[in-house]
Amino acid sequence: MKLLGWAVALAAMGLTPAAASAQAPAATTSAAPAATTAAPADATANAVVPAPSIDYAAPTPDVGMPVPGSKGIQTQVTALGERAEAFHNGPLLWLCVIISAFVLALLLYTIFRYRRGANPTPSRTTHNTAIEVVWTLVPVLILVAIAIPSIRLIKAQYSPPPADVTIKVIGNQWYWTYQYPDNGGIEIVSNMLKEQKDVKPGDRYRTDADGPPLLAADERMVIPAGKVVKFIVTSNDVIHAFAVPAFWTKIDANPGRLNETWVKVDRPGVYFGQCSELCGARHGFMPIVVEAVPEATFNAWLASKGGQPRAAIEAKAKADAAAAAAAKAAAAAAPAPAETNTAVAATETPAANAAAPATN
Ligand SMILES: [Cu+2]
Repeated sequence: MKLLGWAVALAAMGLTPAAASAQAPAATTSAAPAATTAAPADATANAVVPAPSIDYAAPTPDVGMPVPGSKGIQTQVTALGERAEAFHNGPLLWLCVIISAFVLALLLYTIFRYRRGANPTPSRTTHNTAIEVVWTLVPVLILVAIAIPSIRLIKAQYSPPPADVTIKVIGNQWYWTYQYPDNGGIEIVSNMLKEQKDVKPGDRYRTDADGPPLLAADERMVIPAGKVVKFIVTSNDVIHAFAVPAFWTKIDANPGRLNETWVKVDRPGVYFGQCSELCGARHGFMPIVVEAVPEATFNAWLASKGGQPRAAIEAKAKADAAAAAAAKAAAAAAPAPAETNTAVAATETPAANAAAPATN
């Protein structure tokens, strides 16, 4: 059964890259108009001209998405996810197996040993202090043994280290928006890609380079690999949930509230998730697509969306502040130009007032 699964996965791996390379130009051309439409607004604001969009990667068939016929947890790509998976597949699963087997064995033994045929006069025992202490204490100890590593894991999941990138994730009925407040405030609107048969001729539809059916989106959230990415999660309307199984991430998106979680994805790739809170008619059609890329590619992607790396923005703000301080110091040293400015302003105002009745 497992061999068959591997065979299917290998076959899929062999097929998809070819399909992906065939589809790649379609993906880049469709992304390009978005970049050009963003240009005028930014060109006037801070003179950042968006660069051409990056080539989005094709997903790896067995990573970051559900695989038909597979069992268990998706391959984890964060250290925390690996830790949680190891905890689940190791101690927790074994404990379940051992407890279930023990209880079943006890039940079978009791049924056999104390059946009416072999035991015509039943015992009238009602209490046994030693056994009662044991069957209370042992489950308590087991629960404590589970609780300690569980709470440690939860603490690690919800106490983010200093973030390299912060992304505000907003759930909407029924799509996601991703804002990058520290990277020039750019916003990505991400909608599910429909199948070819469901769109008008000429409209963009899902290809294998975008991802599996119902999981592919027109715009991906792009994050730098190997960096701490903090998600601030909220909603515009009803409760949604931001969930990416390969990151071991699932957190509610509540209207009017901010939830926080974080990931550090070491392995570049494309990872798929879905809204995981029943949020209305199209709840099943608001997928999440996250692409982790090397930092240079991330910076190129930011530029293509009209954004900038945080370090560049901070450096520019510092330079602007220094220039402003220098200008202020220069103005303080020579007060004369300030007086002429106010004189010009005063002479201009009556002229403007005089012009107004003339047009009447
Ligand atoms: Cu939702």
